Amino acid sequence: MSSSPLIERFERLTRERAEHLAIVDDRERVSFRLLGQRVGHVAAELRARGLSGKRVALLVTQGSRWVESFLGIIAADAIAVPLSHLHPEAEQSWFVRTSHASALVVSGETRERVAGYAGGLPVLLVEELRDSQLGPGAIDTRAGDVAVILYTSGTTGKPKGALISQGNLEATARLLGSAWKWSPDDVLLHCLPLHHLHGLGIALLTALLAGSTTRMLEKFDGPRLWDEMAHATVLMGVPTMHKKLLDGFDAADASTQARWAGHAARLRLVTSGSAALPTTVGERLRALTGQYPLERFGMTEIGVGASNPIEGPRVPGSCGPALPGMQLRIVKEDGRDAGPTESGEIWIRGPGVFLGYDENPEATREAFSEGWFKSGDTAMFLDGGHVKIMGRTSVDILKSGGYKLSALEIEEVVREHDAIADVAVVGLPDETWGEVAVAAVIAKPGRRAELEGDALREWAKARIASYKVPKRVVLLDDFPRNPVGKVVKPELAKLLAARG
Ligand code: MCA
Ligand code: AMP
Repeated sequence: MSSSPLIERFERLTRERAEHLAIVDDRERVSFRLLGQRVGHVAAELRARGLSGKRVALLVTQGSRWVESFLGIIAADAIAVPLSHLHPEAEQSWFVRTSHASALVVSGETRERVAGYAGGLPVLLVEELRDSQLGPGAIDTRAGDVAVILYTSGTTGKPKGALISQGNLEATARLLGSAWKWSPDDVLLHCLPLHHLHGLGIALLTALLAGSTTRMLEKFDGPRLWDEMAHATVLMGVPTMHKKLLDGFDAADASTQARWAGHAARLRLVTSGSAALPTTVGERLRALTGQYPLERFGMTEIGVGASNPIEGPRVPGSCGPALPGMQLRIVKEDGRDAGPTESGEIWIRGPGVFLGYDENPEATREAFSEGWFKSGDTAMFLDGGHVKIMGRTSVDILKSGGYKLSALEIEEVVREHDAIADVAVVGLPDETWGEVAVAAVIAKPGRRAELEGDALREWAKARIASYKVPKRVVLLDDFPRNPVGKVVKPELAKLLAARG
């Protein structure tokens, strides 16, 4: 019997820091000891049901029960498939079927939501699993075992399942723990969605495995975050969260602003990632917190590849040099490394890099070159080796509020609408979201009215997460096309931007 480094570190904390708070949510305060006991019970119940090595989907409200479910699944050496309440039933069902999940773990409030698609799968209530009478039993996990499948949108119609190992998760947490000087005295203020690596790996697991406390909110809530900052040392967010926090600050009265500014000034560390941080937002945060936010570059498939330093200069508009422990190259189209001032694609190697895409050897093969993961991001090195990201190489990948959106995935869904003859989705710059998806639509003859107003958006929300639904739908008679009839998306984007 052996334990992966992730489980080993966690178990050690449950002994050595037993009474220290691990997770605080709106319902309870859970010490490392209690968390360890509950995780042991969840794992024992899953093992007793023969779920080791199987995929287990989880739809649980964010908080201690989510953490217990997740760690219980991986301590049972099963594979977690995190679902999100932000996805409509049709999409959740797709994730469950595509991942070949053998069971679902739910919480009291989410049980009803899976009833429509669970079929014959066992639906297990975390509140019952964690109170089990079964002893924890022996743990048998290895670093190379798949811990979690995270679905990520790409340049194909449907999202791909990234296979992330126990070792990948532990490595990202360990490298960040050391680079960002995490200590058990830290309190992470957490409000990021847990079906993505930012919230799960970069935030939650880094704090947890450093023996720190995580104050977890169920979702982003600006005023609550400002209030809770009084008790936190670290805040992690995507640029849109920071922007929304600042907008909330500006809208508050003077005494509230003075209180919130006091909270912000206490923070040891504010990080930003998942999308480019506008320097205007960064500078405003500097004025409030006394430090420019630490911007870093990450990806579902790699963890974190580059990071500004905790001490030393943070370069606004850059993601810093390679994270110690990870290797990063910028490679030109001809395969040579880019020189100073030259741009190319970011390639990454290191212990955070995932195992491959689930049931998709071709996509996995294409994603790597001689052991390097090819990110699809265009970047250049600034003086001092800091990485400046210039955008995605594919016009069909958008970043909206930190979520990666695939124009092709959205088009595929929207095209199913019976009144639509053709659709093209592009990203347009937006102050709050960074980028927003806009759909240009050609209606079938006589069917325009069915697509006007919010009709198409509402229709789409039953099929894909509302954060993927285009913020704007523009009806056109045709799209700009090249001589062979292919839509020229940069031209289309210009045309849509000009229409306002
Ligand atoms: C919500 N909406 C969005 C988004 N979020 N639309 C576009 N893009 C979004 N990101 C829509 C809702 O569906 C709703 O639509 C309307 O906007 C208002 O929603 P609301 O609930 O008020 O929004 P919010 O709660 O303020 O959410 C904003 C948010 C959220 C907190 C910034 O988007 C978020 O949690 N983003 C984080 C994403 C993330 O963690 N990415 C990490 C990927 P309607 O009104 O039509 O219903 S991992 C990664 O990138 C790597 C590893 C890395 O480097 O970190
Ligand atoms: P995801 O696939 O959701 O994990 O998103 C990963 C992508 O987010 C990367 O490939 C980048 O395009 C983008 N990204 C992450 N961090 C940053 C950053 N600091 N600046 C710009 N883009 C970023």
